Amino acid sequence: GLLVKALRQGSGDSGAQKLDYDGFVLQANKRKINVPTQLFINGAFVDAEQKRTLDIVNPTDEEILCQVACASAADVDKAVQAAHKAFYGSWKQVSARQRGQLMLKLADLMEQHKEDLATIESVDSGAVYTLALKTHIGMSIDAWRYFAGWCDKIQGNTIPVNPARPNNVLTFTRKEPIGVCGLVTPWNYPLMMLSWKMAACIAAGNTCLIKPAQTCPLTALKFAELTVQAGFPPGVINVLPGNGPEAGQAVVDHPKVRKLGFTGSTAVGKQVMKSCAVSNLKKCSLELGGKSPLIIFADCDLDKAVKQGVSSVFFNKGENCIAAGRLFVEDRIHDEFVRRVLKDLRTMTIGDPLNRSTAHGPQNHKAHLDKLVSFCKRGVEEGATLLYGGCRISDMKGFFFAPTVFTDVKDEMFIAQEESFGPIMIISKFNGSDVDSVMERANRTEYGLASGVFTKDISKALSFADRIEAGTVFVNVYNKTDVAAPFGGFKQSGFGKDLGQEALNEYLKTKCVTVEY
Ligand code: TAP
Repeated sequence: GLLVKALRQGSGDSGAQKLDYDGFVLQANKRKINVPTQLFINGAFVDAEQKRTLDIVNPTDEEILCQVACASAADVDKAVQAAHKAFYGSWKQVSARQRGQLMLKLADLMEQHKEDLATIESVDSGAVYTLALKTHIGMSIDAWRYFAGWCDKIQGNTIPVNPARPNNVLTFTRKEPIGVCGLVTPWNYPLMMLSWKMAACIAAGNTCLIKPAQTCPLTALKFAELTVQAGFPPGVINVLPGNGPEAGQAVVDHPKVRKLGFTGSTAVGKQVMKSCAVSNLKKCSLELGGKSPLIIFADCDLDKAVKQGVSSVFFNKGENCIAAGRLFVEDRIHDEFVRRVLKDLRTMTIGDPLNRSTAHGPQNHKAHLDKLVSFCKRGVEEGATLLYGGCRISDMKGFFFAPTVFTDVKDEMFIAQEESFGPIMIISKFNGSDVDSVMERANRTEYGLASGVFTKDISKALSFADRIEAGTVFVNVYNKTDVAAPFGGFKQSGFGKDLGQEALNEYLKTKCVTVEY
C-alpha cells in the first residue's frame, strides 16, 4: 500500500542548496520516496496562489495518491517573470561550457535517483517499471547528456558577402538563445517528454517554464528538486502543474514567452499555434498526433515482424505517439501473422506495473480508458472483425484495457483513420503485386509522424522510405528512437524536430552581423 502523508523536509544531501517543500512520501517498490507537491517557481517550491489542487490518481488501484498544486494564470505570470529575470541576469553569467557542466551534473543526479524516478513514473502513469527505467527515465538521462555536449558547440558562420569597394566587409552569424520558452507536454512519457524538449532548450541558453500533463506531474516535480541540487540558478527552470485550458493557455498566451514547444494532440496543437500567432507571434514547434502505417510484406522475416509488430502497437500500452496505428499485412501471410500475434497476446502478463514480470499495465487515466472503449465499439459497429480484447478488463481494479486486435478493417472506417493512443491493433490486407496501391493507402492520412516496413528486399524497403510521407521511417525494426536522431512529424503531425542537432535550432535564433572596414 501507499502511505500518503504531507511533510516538510529539507533535502540538502548534496549540500548544494537547502530546499524545503510540502510533499508526500511514496512508499512503493520497496522504496520510500519524498515527492514534492507544490509549484516550482524561481528555485523554490510554493503553493498555487489560489490554493487549488489537482488529485493525482494511481491508475493501478484508482486510489488518490496525493494532491498537487494547480497553477493559475497568475502563477504562470510569476514563473515567466522569474524566467525573464534569470535570462537577462544570472543565466547570462553562466558560460556555455558551465551550462554543459550543470546539465551533466543534473543527468548524474537523475541517474542516481533513477529507481526513484522510475517508481514514481510507474505509479503515476501506469508505465511498466522495467520500461520506465529503460525508456521513460533512461532516455531522459540520455537526452540531458546528449544536449549537454552541444552547449559549447553552438556556433555561427562567416559569410563571404559582396563588399562595397574599396572597403571590405566581414559578415558573420551568431546563434543566440530565444529567451523565455514555454513547454507544454502530454502524459504518455511524462519525464521523457519534458527532457526531450527542456534539454535542447536549456542547452541553447534559454530559460523555461513547463506545464506538464495534469494527470502525471510527479516526476517533473521530483526533477525540479534535482535541478536545485545540480545548482541551476533560480528562475532558469520552472515547473507548473495545472490544467491545459488555464495554465497551459496562459503559457501559450504570455507576451514575454518567445518560443513555445508543444507535444500533444493535433486539435490542441492547432489552438496553440493560433494563440502563439495572436499573442506575440512567438515561434512554436508542434509534435502532434499520429496514425503511423506499418507495412508487412510476405518476404519479411516473419518471426521478427510478429515480435516487432506486437511492440509497434502494444509498447507502453499503446500510449506511444509513434505507435503503428495501422498494419497492412500482405494477403499471403495475413492469417499466419494474425495467428502468431494472438498467440503472443494470450501469454502477455497484465497487472501491477511495478511487478517485474508485467508486460502490460493500466491505461494512464479513466477518461482515456473510456475513449478506448468507445473507439472499439465504433469499430464493431462499422463492421470490422474484433478478434481479441476490445474491452476494459472488468475483473481487475485499475484502468486495465485488454490488448485488442481488429481485422478486416476498411480504409474509410473511423478506426482506420483516427488515433486510438491505446493497445489496439488495426489490421488490413493488401495484395503484394500492387505495391503502388498499398503505398497510396498508407499515405492517405493527414498524419505523418512515423511509419515502418518489414521486407528482406532492400529495393522495396528503400522505395518505401522514398515514398512514405512521414518524419520517421523504420525498416525491419520499430520504436527504435535515439536522442541523437531527429524526431518529428509531417503534415498534421506537426513540425519542428525534437532530439538530434536539429532540435537545437528550434530553440535558437540567428543574428547576422555585418562590419565594414
Ligand atoms: P492534449 O490533450 O493535446 O494535451 C497535451 C498538453 O496540452 C497537456 O499538458 C494539456 O493539458 C495541454 N493543453 C490542453 N489544452 C491546452 C490549451 N488550450 N493550451 C495549452 N495547453 C493545453 O494531448 P494528450 O491527450 O495529453 O496527449 C495525447 C496526444 O499527444 C496524442 O494525440 C499523441 O499522439 C500526442 N503525442 C505526440 C507526441 C509526438 S512526439 N508527436 C508524443 C506524445 C504524445 P492537460 O494536462 O490539462 O490535458
